[in-house]
Amino acid sequence: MGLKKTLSILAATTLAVGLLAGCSGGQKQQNTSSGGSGGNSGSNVIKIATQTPLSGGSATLGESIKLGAQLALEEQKANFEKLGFKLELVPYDDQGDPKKGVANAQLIGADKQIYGVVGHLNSGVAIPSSEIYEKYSIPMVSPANTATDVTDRGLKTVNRICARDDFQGPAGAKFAVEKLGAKKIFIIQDKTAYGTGLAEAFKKGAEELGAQILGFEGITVGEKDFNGVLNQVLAKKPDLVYFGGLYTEGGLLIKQARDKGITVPIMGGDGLDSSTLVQIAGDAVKNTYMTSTAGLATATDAGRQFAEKYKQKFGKDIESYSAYGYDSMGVLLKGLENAIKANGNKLPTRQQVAEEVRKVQDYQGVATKVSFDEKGDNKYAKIYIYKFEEAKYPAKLEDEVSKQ
Ligand code: ABU
Repeated sequence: MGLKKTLSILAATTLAVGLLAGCSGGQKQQNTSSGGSGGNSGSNVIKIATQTPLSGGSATLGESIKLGAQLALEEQKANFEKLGFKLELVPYDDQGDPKKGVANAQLIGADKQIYGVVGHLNSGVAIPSSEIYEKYSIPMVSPANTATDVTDRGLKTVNRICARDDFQGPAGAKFAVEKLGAKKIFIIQDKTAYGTGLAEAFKKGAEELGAQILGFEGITVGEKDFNGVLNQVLAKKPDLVYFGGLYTEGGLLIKQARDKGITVPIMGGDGLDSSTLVQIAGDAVKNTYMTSTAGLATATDAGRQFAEKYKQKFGKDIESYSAYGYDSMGVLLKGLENAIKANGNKLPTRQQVAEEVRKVQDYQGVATKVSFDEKGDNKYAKIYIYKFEEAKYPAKLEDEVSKQ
């Protein structure tokens, strides 16, 4: 085969791969001229991407982040027009899949008009995708990623407004041991960066408080039959079952546990915090406890107003992370605005935007106040504890835990 023919096959393959990766989430193919931290000279368009699961098992929460972010961006359009810039949202569907997240991150990096990312939902997707954002100096603000490695890698572009699992796990353990009196605990986790990390943090916290861990078993994301692991639970007779994972598997696990006569409290983390949990588990959700990084949005005037606006615009009730998507976009746009102003009202570089995002202090959002520390963690992040008393989302908090 001649060199000319080889090159033309390579070019056609590259184009096809790019189009496939870019279009499956419904987003348009972006300007893919070579990326880097340079500006988007000659254009006044500034795009912000979201990357969350918009399809697949985690789509309820993924969509809620995107919609919250969309609302915040639309509210800020007029403000940026006064500065001379046109804001646009570009939603990407990471499908909860690390490979898809990384492929989308490459497209985001290559689009010189994109200056920031709100995302992801899944820590296991955020971790490899953010390596690409760092390469292109694109700031990421996460509304939901709680795994410690998200910020522990020391990346300058990576920030989150929610709490970490080494705070969430021990907070749940303290509640389980001291408030619920759990002494013998069986732990199940979904073998993801999030589920395993949270379960390990819970285990450490529970053991330090004197609880005995009777089992630490893994399930697989996408699995639907949990009889095997639940038979082990039955045999060990724990006084609490802990689950590290998301609501799709969590809902089925809870339902099947109750069907087997396992009546002890079941506890999980913020991965359960979705209306879909109740849809899947139904009545079986009673006596389930959940730690969450999201507070009860409707507990404040600002939260209630946000919920009304969201319902009016999208025809849907808010989810736990809707307001966190909104606040993540708010923080990102605050950093962008500061970077534009610091640059004499001219288009800044991505690196300048990333630096200004990290510098944001005491930003008052709807869901949380935000100040980033040197790693990109939010100093104001809290853990909230809920109990499902009936087959609907809890209307009150059991506890609220702040950092010491
Ligand atoms: N923190 C809940 C969403 C799952 C994750 O962090 O992977």
